[in-house]
Amino acid sequence: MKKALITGITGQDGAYLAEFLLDKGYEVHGVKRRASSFNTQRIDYLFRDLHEENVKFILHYGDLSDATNLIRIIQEVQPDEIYNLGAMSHVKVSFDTPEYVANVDGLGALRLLEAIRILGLTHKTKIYQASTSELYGLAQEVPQTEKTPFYPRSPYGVAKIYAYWITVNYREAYNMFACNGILFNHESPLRGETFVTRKITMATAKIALGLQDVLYIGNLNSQRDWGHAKDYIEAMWLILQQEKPDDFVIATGVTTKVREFVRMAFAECGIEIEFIGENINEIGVVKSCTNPSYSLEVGKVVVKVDPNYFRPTEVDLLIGDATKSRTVLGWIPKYDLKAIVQEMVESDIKLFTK
Ligand code: NDP
Ligand code: GDR
Repeated sequence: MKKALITGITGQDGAYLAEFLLDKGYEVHGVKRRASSFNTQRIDYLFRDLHEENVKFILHYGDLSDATNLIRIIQEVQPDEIYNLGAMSHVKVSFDTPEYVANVDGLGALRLLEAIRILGLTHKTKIYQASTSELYGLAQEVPQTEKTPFYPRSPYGVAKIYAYWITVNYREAYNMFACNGILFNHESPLRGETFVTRKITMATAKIALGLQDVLYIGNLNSQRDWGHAKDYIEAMWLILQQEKPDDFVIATGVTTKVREFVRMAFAECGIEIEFIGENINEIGVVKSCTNPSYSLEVGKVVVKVDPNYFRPTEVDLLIGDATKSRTVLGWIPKYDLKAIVQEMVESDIKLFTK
């Protein structure tokens, strides 16, 4: 039986990946942080009492800023595969906590690579690094491929560029099976509540149900290549099943403006939105509401721009070219954006109807 160790197991991707690997027959170990309130909601359903027999899902307390702790966990688990998904992953917040992000998102990757080396596991343990389309930042080429030069635009992107290159360096220097997945934005009903898609689907559900008045939002013009987390975690696994370690772009190849995502989310509830005005004065008003379950007046303002959500430096346009993943990994995403929006809005309507 193969053993996997996942950092960031309590996050969106960690939760989906844990379930995916358990289904494949892996013993799954995860690193969770001690917190003053519960932070395991996304994975609680996978948990079984450790006193039962045949438990294949085991959590360890730990932190990517703590090298000795990581060495001990890896020594205990002796994993065949490590998925380094742990990170302070919010781009806007990284401007407020740049040093912390450099330590966890950047040096955290180094600590894992060094742990593998110190423990003499370089020939046994494969490692996946959660790299990101934020490396491209101010895009030097459209669409972006594995060969597009990087130009990060946030402390998050800069920390992740260190993690990217140290992974490549350990592969070349020590012949390790160390790989980067350069994943473009991926979403789901498990997406953190402060990322733009989930913020929009939650607000749409609450506004439709009469529980919220207005969605305050930042830059409506930025464009993202949005996929579904379930498709993307499968790519992570495929990357570690290849004969040779390598780096891969994972993306849908379709880009959409934030404004359009807002429109699509409200449309799922039968509410048509019209945008009026420009820049910080832009608003979204109800043009029609055909769903008899929701009583929204035509002309009601439901979206307002709030400059507090703007970033000091923005990434305007991301669109990935995943040709290499398609041809080498055989990876093809199953979800399109319409299906993602539909699933997220439905899930949030259910959540707030409760
Ligand atoms: P989430 O923010 O949902 O999850 C992040 C995880 O990292 C959580 O489990 C969090 O723990 C954990 N974590 C945070 N800080 C530390 C730390 N100091 N030590 C150990 N663990 C820590 O992110 P996603 O699941 O969306 O993303 C997974 C990874 O993929 C991240 O590295 C992200 O940067 C990267 N990525 C994500 C993309 C996306 O679109 N989702 C695209 C490209 C890359 P806790 O629950 O306690 O906060
Ligand atoms: P991103 O995702 O920065 O691409 O990073 P996010 O959803 O935070 O922002 C996407 C775009 O939407 C704009 N935006 C807003 N963003 C947020 N969070 N809140 C708002 O109110 C808002 N209004 C407009 C942003 O300016 C941006 O242009 C995500 C994370 O998962 C990273 O960890 C990951 O590496 C990248 O995706 C790929």
